[in-house]
Amino acid sequence: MNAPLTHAKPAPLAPFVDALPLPSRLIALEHDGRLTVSIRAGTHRFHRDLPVSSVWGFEGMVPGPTIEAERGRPVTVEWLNELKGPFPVLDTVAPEPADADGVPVQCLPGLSGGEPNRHAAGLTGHTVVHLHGGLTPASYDGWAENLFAPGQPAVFDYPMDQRAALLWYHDHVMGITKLDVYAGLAGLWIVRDERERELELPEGPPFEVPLLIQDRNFDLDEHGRLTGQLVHKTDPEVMEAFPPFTVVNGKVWPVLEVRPATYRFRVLNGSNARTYRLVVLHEVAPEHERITQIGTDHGLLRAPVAVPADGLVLASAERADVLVDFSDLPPGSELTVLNTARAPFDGSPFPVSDAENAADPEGLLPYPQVLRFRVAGEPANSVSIPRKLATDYEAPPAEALAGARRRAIALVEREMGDEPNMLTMRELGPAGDGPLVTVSDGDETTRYRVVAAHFEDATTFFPMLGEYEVWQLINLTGDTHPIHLHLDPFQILSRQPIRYEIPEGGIGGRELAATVTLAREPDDELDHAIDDNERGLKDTIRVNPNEIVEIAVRFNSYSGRYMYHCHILEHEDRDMMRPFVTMAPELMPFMA
Ligand SMILES: [Cu+2]
Repeated sequence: MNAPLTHAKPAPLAPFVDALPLPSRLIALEHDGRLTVSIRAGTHRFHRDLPVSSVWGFEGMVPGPTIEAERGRPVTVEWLNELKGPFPVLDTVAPEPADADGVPVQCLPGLSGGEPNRHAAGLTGHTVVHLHGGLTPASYDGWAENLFAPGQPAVFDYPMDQRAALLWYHDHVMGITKLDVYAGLAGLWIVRDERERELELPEGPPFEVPLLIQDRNFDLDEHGRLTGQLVHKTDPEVMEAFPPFTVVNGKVWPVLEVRPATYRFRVLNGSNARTYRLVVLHEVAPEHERITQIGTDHGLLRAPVAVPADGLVLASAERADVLVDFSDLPPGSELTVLNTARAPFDGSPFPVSDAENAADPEGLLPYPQVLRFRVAGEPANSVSIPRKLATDYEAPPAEALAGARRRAIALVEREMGDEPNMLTMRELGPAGDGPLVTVSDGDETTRYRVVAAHFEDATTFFPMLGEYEVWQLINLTGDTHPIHLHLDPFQILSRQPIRYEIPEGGIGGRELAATVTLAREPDDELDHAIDDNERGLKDTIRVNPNEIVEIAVRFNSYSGRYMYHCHILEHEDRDMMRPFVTMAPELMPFMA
């Protein structure tokens, strides 16, 4: 049942009292492109009224410093692993999904009767850094199994031969990314280039502001008071953590004082699992006409777009570059950013007109607050929004796609009884003996069998550098999965409704039987549309339930072993991740 925001349980922390922190900037050019970043334990205050928290962070900070680089100017980072235990997060599975009053335990602070996971408590600080969105040679891409132990430095070269964009760097350790990132191991990385400067977009403070959005939970002491102790809590019915407190740049529900001017916000969803649908309210009325989106994951769109009518949807790891015009607002005006997306997210719409009533504990959204803007001070120059933005990419040409290698991947959730469910990416190959997956589009039926199901199964994807491929992502689960490819960006080609049947016992450890038809399920309420802001260069794409998404990807930059995975960290860790190897064409004749 929806509890209106005005009548929702009062939040245990006051919203909009802390100023939005701006992460410290580390400008690569000022250091001749050679940076040293220590990875270490630190302390951090997430809210005025919370005690300090122990964290693991880059430079001991949450978030880590924002690294700013120039296109074509390589950056070398010496990552110094100086982590030391104890691990700063209590990880637990609550024994029941709801408390005695029927409130989902994930909406509540504390352990809710869960035992702290002793294996998490025993973590000593292995890490590996991945630059998300970076066109990075494989040796420096942060392969999930190539760990840096405490005391072991790693020197990674980032060529920065890529267009301007908001990237982010974060831990990527096999099996525990969800814990290490939650502990604080994430920071932003901005690449800048001449095209953006030609357009005279705001660069740096005060008019360019990064917003790293995450959700966090904390423990309670014996008197029921919040401590700063970070808690990663799941429950027997929901294997992802959806903590109740939204944190922007490290503060719970902060407030940013803005001048009557146009601001550029570089927005990243850095949450483990939560998808946000962000709406901006002035009093109670949505004012989305103030917002213009100019960029996505890999930088500028070709032309500015309005945000979708119901709000800006960002799943884990998706980015948006938006201009917000406050210039006509008198001092004292307040605009509030709310989230209207239930969790786990399944693409279901929520009308923007009802955004003030978005609080929904059953949808694991007890507090929709994200951030507030308060207008103060003198007007500043307003920014004119160019009508033409990027000029360096086009939609993939039809001729290239006609002959393109096609790959199919089914997203599958396997019930595991007492254990949390397994999520896997079943790579599909030509049908042989055994269970079949059929995909029917009109009269045409393609027959497949599973050729790989788990991260450690043999590699089956060997894309050739320079050639377009079409990857078909087939969602056979009830949730939206943000699928991320390392290395080069891709473009979405289509998002189509499907219906499917999986026979009793059809999901095995490696096998899969399913009948998929490209047609809408009668009770399917999703529109399966491509948002305008998804028609750019993406590295993470949402695949909703009852949906096939096709993407066109062309790996151009480096040969080597990379990963693709769901960016819900609890899914990536269990086991929604697979390798691929990009190949130089001249080596192909020598491949067995
Ligand atoms: Cu997933």
